[in-house]
Amino acid sequence: MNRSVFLLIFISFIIHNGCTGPNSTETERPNIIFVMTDDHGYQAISAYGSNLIDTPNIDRLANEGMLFRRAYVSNSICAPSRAAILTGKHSHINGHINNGSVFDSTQVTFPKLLQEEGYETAIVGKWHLKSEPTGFDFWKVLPGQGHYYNPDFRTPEGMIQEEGHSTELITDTAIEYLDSIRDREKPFMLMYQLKAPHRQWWPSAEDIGVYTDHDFEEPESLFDDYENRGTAAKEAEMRIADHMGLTLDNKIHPDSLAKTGIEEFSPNIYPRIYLDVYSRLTDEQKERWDAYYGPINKEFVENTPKEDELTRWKFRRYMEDYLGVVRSVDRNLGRLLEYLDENGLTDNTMIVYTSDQGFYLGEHGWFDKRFMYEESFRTPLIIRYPSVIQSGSENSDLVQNIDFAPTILDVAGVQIPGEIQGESLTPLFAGNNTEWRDQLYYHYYEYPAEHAVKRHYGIRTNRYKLIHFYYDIDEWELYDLENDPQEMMNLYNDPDYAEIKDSLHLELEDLREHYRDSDELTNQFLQRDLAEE
Ligand code: SGN
Ligand code: CA
Repeated sequence: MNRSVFLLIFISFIIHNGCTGPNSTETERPNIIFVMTDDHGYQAISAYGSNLIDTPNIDRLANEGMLFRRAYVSNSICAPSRAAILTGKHSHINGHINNGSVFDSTQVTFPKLLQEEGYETAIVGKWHLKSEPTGFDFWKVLPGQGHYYNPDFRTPEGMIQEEGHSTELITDTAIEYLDSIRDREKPFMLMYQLKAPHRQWWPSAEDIGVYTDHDFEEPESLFDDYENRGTAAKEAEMRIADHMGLTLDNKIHPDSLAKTGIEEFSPNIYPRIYLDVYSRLTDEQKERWDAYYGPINKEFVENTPKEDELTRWKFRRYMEDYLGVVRSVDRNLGRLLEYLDENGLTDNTMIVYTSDQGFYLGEHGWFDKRFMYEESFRTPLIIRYPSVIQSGSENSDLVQNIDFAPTILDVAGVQIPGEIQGESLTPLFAGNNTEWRDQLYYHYYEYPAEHAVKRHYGIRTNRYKLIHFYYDIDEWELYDLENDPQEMMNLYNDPDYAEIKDSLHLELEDLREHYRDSDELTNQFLQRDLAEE
């Protein structure tokens, strides 16, 4: 909604209700709940047609709101995505280019602007930006990545530890905040940000084993050999077959693994992290864990799968745990939605459901994210806003996480600063054909680093994608998403695509200029990273 539409609704409300006191008008400014999970691929949401899992509560948001089919991030990794969301700016402008960066909290962010305009603001759950949260009246966040079981929380009063599963605990805090902590005289903006379903996928007691023996459909490219692609895909260390940890990720005890003679991808790190995480569990939690994973270990030692069968086994184990963790995300979102229903908050609250990026669930043989290829570049996005968005609507425009800040400000009737690079999505809420961007810009920087995904930037148009991998290589890739939605064939050197390639190069240059990215800036970030090493 643009400001004038907002004002019209606002004025008509006052006329119809005959009330002009500051409190009665204040309470009618919409509340906002920004729900963000971590690494939740759209492939694991039934509203997006998942054949892996049912997510009735996320689907409820889609049934009562708008599902965005082409929502993307600007840099597919956690902290940079969070910084882009808070500032409405690409990484090269907000300076938060990789997970190693510390967020410059003196920057203008949408929670700060809302707070200045009389909103009550809060954040619970994953933060991951290192510096202390600013612009929030209430905050209780996980330090760093945080833990699934019995996590610590950073608060203004210091660190506290709580017993239980992080998804349940963060939801408890969100509900407690809504129920008894917030200032009820003001509209609120709550960022409810779960750790789940981030690696290493530790399901809660209630969700352990729920997906055992499910017949998971394998992605067609589970055994991708990266033929017809460049060096980056071949060299990335995120293959289920080779880089997923049998201990760390698949929950095989290091002693069990030793009996099989199989070498762990990272023998000095993975078993140790697995045992460290396990040691956080209470005796009761360990008992539940062992009751399920013990027999899996036994079977693995007795009938150790080999080669492709081992990859299939790892994929199934991965899905069982990942989906178990998603299940509790959905259940806990349901608790929050129920709280809103029971407390008359549903109608006047806009809810955004998204993830900090997408994730590979076996496509190209991978887990993790980072690449500008669709599964990790795309992210789920569902917005429910009952008074404005028609139930069950859908949108297929190219939207991006830098659009969230201006959208939220717009809905709250707060002026959007000119320096914000994203666009308010409110014109799309009406469902008409609106003039909208037809290109997206992307830039990923975290290399050399875990998973070895090379630095790259690129453009995505409605049909094509052009990517430049740089740093220790200089390679271009071009995909025709209409003919090759799975991005299996790099057409960069295909003569039939020469014209398209040339025009994409020009479009990319314009886009970089538009968003003010440049080789100089890239070099500055490279120098900065080298200096920090
Ligand atoms: C951890 C994970 C990685 C993951 C990064 C970043 N390793 O380092 O697999 O890519 O987080 O994730 S683990 O051994 O600790 O599980 S992000 O979502 O926070 O960017
Ligand atoms: Ca993430």
